[in-house]
Amino acid sequence: ERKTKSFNFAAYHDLDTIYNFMDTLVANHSNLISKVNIGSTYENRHMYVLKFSTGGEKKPAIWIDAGVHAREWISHATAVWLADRIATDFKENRTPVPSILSQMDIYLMIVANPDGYVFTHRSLSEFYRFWRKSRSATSNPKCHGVDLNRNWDAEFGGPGASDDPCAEDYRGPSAQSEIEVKNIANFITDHGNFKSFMTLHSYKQLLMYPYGYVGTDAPDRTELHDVATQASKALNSWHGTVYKVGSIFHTIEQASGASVDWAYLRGIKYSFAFELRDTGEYGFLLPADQIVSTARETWFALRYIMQYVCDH
Ligand code: ING
Ligand code: ZN
Repeated sequence: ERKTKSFNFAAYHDLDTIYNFMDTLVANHSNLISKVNIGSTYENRHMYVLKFSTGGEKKPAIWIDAGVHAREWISHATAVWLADRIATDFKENRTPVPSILSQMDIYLMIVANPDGYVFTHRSLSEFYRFWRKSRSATSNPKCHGVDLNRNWDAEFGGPGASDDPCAEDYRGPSAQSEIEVKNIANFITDHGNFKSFMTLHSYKQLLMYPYGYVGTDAPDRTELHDVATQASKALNSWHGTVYKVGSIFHTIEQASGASVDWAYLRGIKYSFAFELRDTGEYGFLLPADQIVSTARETWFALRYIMQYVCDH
């Protein structure tokens, strides 16, 4: 018998282990969770989204993804823990999960870039472990991969992304040229009723909102800033971890073709990007003994935002 109780949340796992975890979780919570195959990757791997729903057609919904960038392992590990937490809180009737799920569905994508993630597990050497992009062929036979957070149809090609296939922030030949981005964008567009879009990255401890492509304020900037501030306070209340809040442009740097800008420009108001732990001591090599505390504090912020979205 397969059990998630024996699953080690305080360890980083490879793609197969995460996919097996998802199957086990779905099997153990089949009244709540289903697995949606939204398409295949460049290297022909499945892309899965966990749908948490108490029923109803196309209810308003919340999107959460992780693992867009392959080397940001804390994002995948956090999403695994979150999936289990949402399932457990629903089963045990712990607030506010049942009330959130009575109003909205939650879609959670744990591994948004499966090809890249598999690549980071091939070797501990930096070239593999620190891979960021997808693994598609480019116009330069020596350089693979597109930055999946620069390939969206949101001021694609503007400043804040590279046209060099060898660059870490290579935007790709055209907007949504990458099958991984296309699959997610199509899924969200076809669904048509997402109220919130959240994406988990690492590292820097930031909670950001649009825009990334330009420095002018988003129309909802005041509200988004307030929600992000409250969410970061909720996060901080758990272990004292300090997050900075602001627009992507003013908090990190200008970035065009980013998913949160795409979501926001298409009317998904509550669009946020997280940069999880740490601030640089370990960076992408965050020790596994920080996974559970990182996930738990992140959950406090996500929970605040979900509740807020339900109430507005
Ligand atoms: N940082 C993000 C990146 O894609 C970001 C920052 C988030 C930019 C959201 C635009 C939108 O570069 C990391 N570490 O990936
Ligand atoms: Zn990232």
